Amino acid sequence: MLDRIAWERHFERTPMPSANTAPSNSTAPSASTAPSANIAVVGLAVMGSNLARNLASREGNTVAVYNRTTSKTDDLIAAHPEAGFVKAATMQELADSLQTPRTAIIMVKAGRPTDAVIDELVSVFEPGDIIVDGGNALFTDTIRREAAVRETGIHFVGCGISGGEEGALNGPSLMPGGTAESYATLGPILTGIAAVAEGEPCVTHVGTDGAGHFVKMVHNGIEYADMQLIAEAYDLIRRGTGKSPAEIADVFDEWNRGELESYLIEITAEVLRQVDADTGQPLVDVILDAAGAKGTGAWTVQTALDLGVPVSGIAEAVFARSLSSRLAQRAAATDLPGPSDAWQVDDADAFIEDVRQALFASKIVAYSQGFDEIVAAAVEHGWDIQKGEVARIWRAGCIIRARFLKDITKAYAEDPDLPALILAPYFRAAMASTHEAWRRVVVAAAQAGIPSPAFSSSLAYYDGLRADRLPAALIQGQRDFFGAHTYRRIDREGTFHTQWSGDRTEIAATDTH
Ligand code: NBP
Repeated sequence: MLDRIAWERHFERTPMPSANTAPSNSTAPSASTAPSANIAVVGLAVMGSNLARNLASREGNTVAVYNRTTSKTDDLIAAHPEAGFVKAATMQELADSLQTPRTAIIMVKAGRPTDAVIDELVSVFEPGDIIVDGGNALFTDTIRREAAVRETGIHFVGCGISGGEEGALNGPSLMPGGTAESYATLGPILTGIAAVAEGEPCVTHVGTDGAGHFVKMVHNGIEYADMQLIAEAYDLIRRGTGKSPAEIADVFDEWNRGELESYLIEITAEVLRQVDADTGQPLVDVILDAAGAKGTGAWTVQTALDLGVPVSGIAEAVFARSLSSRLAQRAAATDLPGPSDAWQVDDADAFIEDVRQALFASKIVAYSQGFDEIVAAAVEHGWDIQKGEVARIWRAGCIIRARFLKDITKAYAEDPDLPALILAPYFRAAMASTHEAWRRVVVAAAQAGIPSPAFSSSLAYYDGLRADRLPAALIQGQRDFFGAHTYRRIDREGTFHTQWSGDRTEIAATDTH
């Protein structure tokens, strides 16, 4: 929780303003020297340090730096004299060092540490100043924080940042939320440090309050699905063709020259080619097969459940990591019956091409589901999110950067109200050319006893989406039978109930359950 006492102190110092209050120029608290910095970074671990260096490298920026443990601030300044950092040993010094409106980007651990830092900044900042949270906050926390900070007249911007430490240093994909007014100040600074794709900076004002962190969360959900799909493709090729990891790296290199071109395919080849120095084995064979997770994939799925949006590919990817990590249970289950391990495809090249197509089709499903979640949340929270812009800012700097994001931007430019991304002409055509191979791969995997949860659930989603009729009609009948939950009919308006425990005649009904 934000610290109410600190806030009350703040209110004592400052009149109650609105978020539209003009920035104050002359009441900066006890500046010992003239404010020289135009931007500050609070939190100097790997992400904050690199972002501060990126900011400092852009003309026009003077960057003030602050870290709770001051020795880390000193270390950063000593290691990078070229950056011209302004040292702040306290939050007050930080505020004093900044020109108004002050802008500070928080890069600390999400959750309570972020709340603590916001409280401190609120106590030294003034109306019109801007606090940016660049951490991986849950978007509902950002909505709460934005509403609370707005009460003080200070702007609060939740900004999704993707690209890891390398992106933070050389150009991340940036997904800021917050008010349009705060973006007028912040936008040019973010534009200067963002990754660039074909001349365009990978940043846009995503929407108000938590929209930026929401979109970053879905980005990570898609990332989970993409990684799981690639892992399934690798596993099927290895077990179906007997190729070595290094040989499969060559396959991924080849794929990276076509429609699958992406950062994740590129790094997959590098990981597969890596040899363990100790054992001489492929590194992938000595890494424990238990995948970790930091929670943003789970948030994407939990939020989708709340919104009623099927993100089955992303969910399977999250669950696949959970299953992989249940080591004791897996060890106890290895003798469960299944097909023999002696599976080998007849035509390795043909199978690899089928897997490539299955990967492309499943990947389209993952993105389509992710954009469905964005659309649903935009309606729920009143965000005006431009889907094509979201795809555009993911084209460089971030982990899911990929060639086909350009096709997504194009699809939404042609029809901003697409009922689903997969229904755009380009993606329909992709499905037409890939779905038969996709089915062959899912069948082969099931028959060989090789888990392919993301491939197979994406295919099931696809077939569910395109079905004329679903067995949901039977489920409605069952629900009406045991709970009088009622159903609608295909041939007339209204809500109906069959009197199952009586004479089984149908009556018009109102669902009260
Ligand atoms: P960490 O998430 O490891 O956080 C370490 C920083 O938080 C240090 O500066 C630490 O200060 C500070 N901190 C903590 Br912990 N508690 C604090 C408190 N109560 N008050 C003030 N400062 C506090 O750093 P990171 O890996 O650089 O990530 C920063 C943010 O960026 C996180 O929210 C992360 O989720 C997000 N992010 C990370 C990546 C990535 O690839 N790593 C990518 C995108 C976003 P100290 O030095 O005094 O302990």
